[in-house]
Amino acid sequence: MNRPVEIQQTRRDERTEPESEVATLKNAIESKLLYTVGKDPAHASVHDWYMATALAVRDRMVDRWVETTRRTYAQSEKRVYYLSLEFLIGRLLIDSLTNLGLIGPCRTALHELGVDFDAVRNSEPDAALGNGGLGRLAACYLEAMASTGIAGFGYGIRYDHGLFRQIIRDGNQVEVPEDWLAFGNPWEFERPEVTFNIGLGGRVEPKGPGGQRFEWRPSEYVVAVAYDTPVVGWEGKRVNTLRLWSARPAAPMQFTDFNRGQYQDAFAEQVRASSISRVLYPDDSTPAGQELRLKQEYFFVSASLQDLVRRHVMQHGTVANLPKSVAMQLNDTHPALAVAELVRILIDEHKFVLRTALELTRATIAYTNHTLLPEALETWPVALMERLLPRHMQIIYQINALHLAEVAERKEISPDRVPALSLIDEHGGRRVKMGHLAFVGSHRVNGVSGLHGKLMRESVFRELHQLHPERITHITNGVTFRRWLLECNRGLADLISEAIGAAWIGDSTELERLMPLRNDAVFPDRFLEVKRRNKERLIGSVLRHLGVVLSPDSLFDVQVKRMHEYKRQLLNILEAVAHYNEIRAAPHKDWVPRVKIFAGKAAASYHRAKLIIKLINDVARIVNNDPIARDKLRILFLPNYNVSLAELVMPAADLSEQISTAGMEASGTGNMKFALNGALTIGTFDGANIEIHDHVGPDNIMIFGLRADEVAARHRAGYAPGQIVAATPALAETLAAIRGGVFSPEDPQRYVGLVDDLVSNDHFLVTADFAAYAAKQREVDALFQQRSVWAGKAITNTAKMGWFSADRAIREYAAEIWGARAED
Ligand code: 26W
Repeated sequence: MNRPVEIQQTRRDERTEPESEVATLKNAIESKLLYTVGKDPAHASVHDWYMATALAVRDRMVDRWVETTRRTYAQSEKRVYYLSLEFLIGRLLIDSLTNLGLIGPCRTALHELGVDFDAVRNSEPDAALGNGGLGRLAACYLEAMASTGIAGFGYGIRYDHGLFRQIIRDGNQVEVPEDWLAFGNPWEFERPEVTFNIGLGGRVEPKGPGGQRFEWRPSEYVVAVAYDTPVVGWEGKRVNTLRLWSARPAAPMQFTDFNRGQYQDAFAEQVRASSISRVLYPDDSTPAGQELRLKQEYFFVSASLQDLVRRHVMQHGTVANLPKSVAMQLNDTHPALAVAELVRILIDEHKFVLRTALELTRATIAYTNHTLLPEALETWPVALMERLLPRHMQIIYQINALHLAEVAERKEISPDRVPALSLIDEHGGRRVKMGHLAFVGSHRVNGVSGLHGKLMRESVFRELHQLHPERITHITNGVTFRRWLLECNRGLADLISEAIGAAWIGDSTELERLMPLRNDAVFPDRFLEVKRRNKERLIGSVLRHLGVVLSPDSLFDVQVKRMHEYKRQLLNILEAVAHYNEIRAAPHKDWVPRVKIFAGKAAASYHRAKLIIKLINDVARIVNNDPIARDKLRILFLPNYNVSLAELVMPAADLSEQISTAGMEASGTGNMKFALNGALTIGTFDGANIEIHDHVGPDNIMIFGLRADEVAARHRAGYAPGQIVAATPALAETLAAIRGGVFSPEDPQRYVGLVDDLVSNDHFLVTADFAAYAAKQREVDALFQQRSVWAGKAITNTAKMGWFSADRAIREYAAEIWGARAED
């Protein structure tokens, strides 16, 4: 193949004529199809075309990738390593094409080849290597680092199976294994030469004279193999790297067993080793607590640290200056072992003393906390740690001793605070508190919204904050506007660019220039027209997949996110039932037609969340089949929520449901994506909703319910949900209907436990917020009927969302945490 010529031609020259761009791309795709996929165009499937297209596009990134790497070395740029057990990247074709400026040429090239571009883009599987917000944030930040000119690297695990596929059968969630690699992954480069041995188990032995030094002798090894995916930034400025590790056995098989005919035994070890990167833990907010999870965490931390230390020493000759050239960000506590591992490397392999090793570690590492839910805070049993990572456990004890000695010196800290400050939880079985380890090993600990930062200081890290008052900071999350507006809502993006120019794509604050257009003679209508087309696109998909007919005149009310009690999908569906009752009681009233859309996965073992999915589907079945109500209220549960579904649903939403119990949603990022796409938020004063409120102003967001401090006060005072229910007839009627089996006639007992728990317990204050929420929904109806008023508010949401860009967030991380320089 004409490889050198291709490299020449594929360099993205600003002066390249679009026609030649099309021709080049067309040739490249054809030749990939023939020589790499090995298919004759006459017999190629859509997927074959997708592979050929992706491979051709990947080639375009490679020379820029090489150039970026050279620049990083030559200019000694500070490298930022984002360690995350999850990267929820979704599809990459459109993302890459957009940032390379090749959407148009690629569409034309495929068209000229007789291939439908949209069919090709839709045949890409979603890379679902994450559960929810934390994983998607990591993906947005990778793109934003490449777009703001930061030498960013993602480190994670190349799971064979990402988050399970959700099927809804008879209204129940059924989990099916996901197989994103089944037909190959065109974006990645396997690096069989980049491998590291990862030790596990074994013993720690004293080494050398004096008994001061130790050596870890692991009892087994697993090999980590690197797979690199290029991450291209806006306008192809930079191409960074996402390096994911795959586990391989240290030896292909045991020949002794094989020769004895014990075939299973011969491969047992291999199966065990590769199981480390087999599957993503599907638990959001409950620590998995299993040994395999701890192995995953250590596996990717160890591989990443060996890799980055090796790179640093190669370039700088010593690790003594590590923090000058390297910053590491821990995405939650999942990579918190990095603290112990780096200290271990510095002491055992580079002969530093503990104090210096910890100082270097702390200057290098920073940690982001993503949740305050007590049940989600990771801890590992000391006994398990001692068995799997004996040297690390020893080091954690030493770090703890140093840390507690510092506590003892501080006279203002009362000794009875020591248990709260210790890295070891002594209640019940002894456990290592990973949040504390991450805190003590980091120079900055950040929350993901203003409220979250404040609550961190007051709750989980109260004592540690008192000890290190400068350490906790907060950087409100952001989302990449390339994916979450430009790519997923082409209609709106084009309209915006036509109105204010395209500079907003690189500088999101430009969106503010839309504000005067709220009063323009035509812009608001065109804005609403785009929304309508997005709704029609979703309606088409719902019709094809679920056979349900919807009207674009209805208000599209959307709650899509992981299923969790604190996110209160239950509040939403209860209000829907109450509204249904209202409609039935006065069918001829002028109701604003509404489509309520839900989607989200529940952890397989989270029974209550799965029961709520069932309830939504049960209510949907009755409401949607009721001739009195069906034109006024529709309820849908869309199966298998993932990044691609989000890209379809969010641009079509009129109303965004962000209704968590105040104080419980660390930030939320879906809230930003909806608002950016011109949806109004109905929400509590929680997480980043508060900041969205501050940006769009109180008239352009529908806030209701208890505030975080009021929630805390209710809990303290002792809370009686039964009394609230009794005093709220609409709620009482709703709960009675659900409890009595109106929505589950085939199993009338189904929701007895759910309702009884709500009336007696209601930990998430659903009943306390119900009346305020229901009233707010009717206010929403009234607003929606005033077309131009609604349009003004929707435009304001898009216009004021500039601050919530991931570029802004990354610049803040760079300046306040990493000491790295972003481009202006
Ligand atoms: C150890 C198991 C585990 C797994 C996931 C514990 C905790 C989690 C997190 C709760 C996962 C998560 O996605 N958190 C979300 O992070 C987003 C990005 O910062 C925030 O916007 C969401 O509010 C937060 O719930």
